[in-house]
Amino acid sequence: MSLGRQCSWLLRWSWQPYMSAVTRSCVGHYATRPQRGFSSSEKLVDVAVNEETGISTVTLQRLPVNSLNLELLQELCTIFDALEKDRSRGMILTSASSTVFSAGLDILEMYKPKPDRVTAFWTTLQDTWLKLFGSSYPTVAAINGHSPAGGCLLALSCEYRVMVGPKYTIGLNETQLGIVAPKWFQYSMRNVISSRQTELALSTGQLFTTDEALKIGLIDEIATDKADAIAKAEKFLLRMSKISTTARKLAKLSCRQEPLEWLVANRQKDLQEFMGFVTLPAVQKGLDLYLESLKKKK
Ligand code: CO8
Repeated sequence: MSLGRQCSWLLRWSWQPYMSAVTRSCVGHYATRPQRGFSSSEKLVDVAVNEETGISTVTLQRLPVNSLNLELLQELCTIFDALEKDRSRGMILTSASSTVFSAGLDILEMYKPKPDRVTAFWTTLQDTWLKLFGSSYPTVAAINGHSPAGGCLLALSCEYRVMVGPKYTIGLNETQLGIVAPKWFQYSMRNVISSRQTELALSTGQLFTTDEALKIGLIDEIATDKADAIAKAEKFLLRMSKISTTARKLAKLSCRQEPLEWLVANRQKDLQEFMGFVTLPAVQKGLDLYLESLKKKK
């Protein structure tokens, strides 16, 4: 089926700060309330629900690279809450960019940080991960571009990953920036690939090509383009829909219980460690150089 035809089946809504905007009708389809006072230029995330399957496609659209700043993370949290509340049949996370899924955390949030803002930023990132990694509904990342660091974290938090090949890369590359991926980033990777591969990947900060990522199980399938990635993601979710919802949900959450409980119990400690680390002069210098190197590419 062409993407154009599929789009006509989609009931689109743009996130707005009212969770009640998403309501489920008696036949199990989503409906929206009219949106008021929300200009399209402000949207960082788009949500579209396929009326027939109940699958939601959540599209990051903070272009050019979907770097995760406070506002984008806040939108994601609200959307994940709404999907949870509405007992979503499944979510596909993807990007509006044709080359980047997400460039990871917005480095500008960590560079010369203001205490209040950077505290809100990190706690919202923790919330985003807890909601996505711990979602009751099934999730797939349709990775249609580069996915370093925090972009990889989002993809790893989903249950299934389909990535467009062959020219993009994915991985937790923090050590290449002189940063250590926090424990829950590590847990997310270890939940997907072996402990041995996780240690190697994290200590070198390797970014994997799609072929390499498939070989070690970091992604589950390769797609030829975004439409193919979405089609494969839908196929996975339709397979999931045939399994008892309660059994599927309990199995998933039971497998993920330890990392989830770890972060809930250690949120404050994790925040303090991040704040201590990010304010170190050596780390600030490293971020400065990294931002410069990104600009010099041009
Ligand atoms: N944050 C902020 N700005 C960014 C980021 C980012 N992560 N990535 C790119 N940008 C900016 C660039 O500086 C550039 O800005 P400008 O137009 O003003 O010059 C613009 O976005 C476009 O970037 P590119 O020209 O590089 O775009 P390309 O399409 O050529 O490349 C890439 C896209 C491959 C994604 C490339 O931009 C890239 O490699 N980005 C950096 C990715 C990265 O290393 N991210 C790591 C972020 S840190 C993180 O997620 C986890 C941190 C955990 C902290 C733990 C502390 C304890």
